[in-house]
Amino acid sequence: MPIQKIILRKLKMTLNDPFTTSFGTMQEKEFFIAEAIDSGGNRGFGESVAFTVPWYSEESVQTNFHIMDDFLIKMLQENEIDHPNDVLDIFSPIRRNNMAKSTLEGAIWDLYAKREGIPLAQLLGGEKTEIDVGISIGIQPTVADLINTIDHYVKEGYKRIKLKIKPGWDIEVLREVRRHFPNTLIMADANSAYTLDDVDHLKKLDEFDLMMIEQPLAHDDIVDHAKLQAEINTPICLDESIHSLADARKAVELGSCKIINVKIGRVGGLREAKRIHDFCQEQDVPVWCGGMLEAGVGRAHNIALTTLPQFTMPGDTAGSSRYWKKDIIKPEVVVENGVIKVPDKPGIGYDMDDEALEQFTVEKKEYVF
Ligand code: OSB
Ligand code: MG
Repeated sequence: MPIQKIILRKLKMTLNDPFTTSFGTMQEKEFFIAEAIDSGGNRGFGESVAFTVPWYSEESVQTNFHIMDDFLIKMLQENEIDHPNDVLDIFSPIRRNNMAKSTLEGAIWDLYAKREGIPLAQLLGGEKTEIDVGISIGIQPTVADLINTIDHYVKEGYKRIKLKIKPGWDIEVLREVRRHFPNTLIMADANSAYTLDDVDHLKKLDEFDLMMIEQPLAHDDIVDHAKLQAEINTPICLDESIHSLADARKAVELGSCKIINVKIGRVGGLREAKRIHDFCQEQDVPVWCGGMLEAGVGRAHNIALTTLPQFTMPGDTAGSSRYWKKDIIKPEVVVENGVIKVPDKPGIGYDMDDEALEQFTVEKKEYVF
């Protein structure tokens, strides 16, 4: 693929409301958008999902820049790329740094799909024309605030509600939520806030008929999760612990989880995400697509991935307006009755709002090939 130029832009956007998880609160979001341009003027886009502070994983906005600027882009300049599947092989000498890799790989997937004139979803092998989505709700100041927030999104039609939990904001909160919403699909995400000392406490979750509990134990663990899963009925879903197909295989073999949250950035890009999907399909393990408070480019990539058949559970990809007053794509991602219509235009299927892109850009660097 004749790439002529890559542009890295650092953007800064402000979330409509602060988002609180067991590890902290976010309101300002900085992230990179990579743009790959070919000789025909086609433009492919990828979005980095690393946060400013490395509290979800070890990567941050600044480490992403270091890895892309000092290593990954040079590797792309020095190697022939016939297909986006080649990109992770080219990057293989670099350990981990999956979010940095995924940013560039994503731009190249979009560029390739646009050159072929087909939607990214179709290039990946996805067949759904619409996808079901849920919403992730951060820790709220009070239970009453939480109930109101859930009520708002249930009325908007979201198909599944995910609540963030932590010690002190869990059993009693879920009891109230379940009482108010007896028939809603509900799950909880702990972002690694518990340990095996909490087994008896976590057993109490079984009474709430949750779809799953996401990442209750350490961010780098699969062994203790297997012990916990043997003690509780609520299915465990792993997020932070899964960085590759190999991790997914080991977790499924050990019985560490019954469900996997696939995040493109966390696993190093769309090729690895698809491999995890294919493995889970063979193993009959449901998967769903997680979110990282993405702007439009990241959202569009998530939508394309979710068209694959084993994404049988609603993901976290809500509409653009859930986080942003103004997004960087046109049209914005719209959710109606809990459903997103998959765009049928080439590539990610949404146009860039170049004015918005410019408006939110705080740094920019170009790399000529
Ligand atoms: O654990 O899935 C997570 C947001 C930031 C960091 C980690 C997570 C989340 C979410 C929000 O749950 C998902 C979204 O709405 O994008
Ligand atoms: Mg999670």
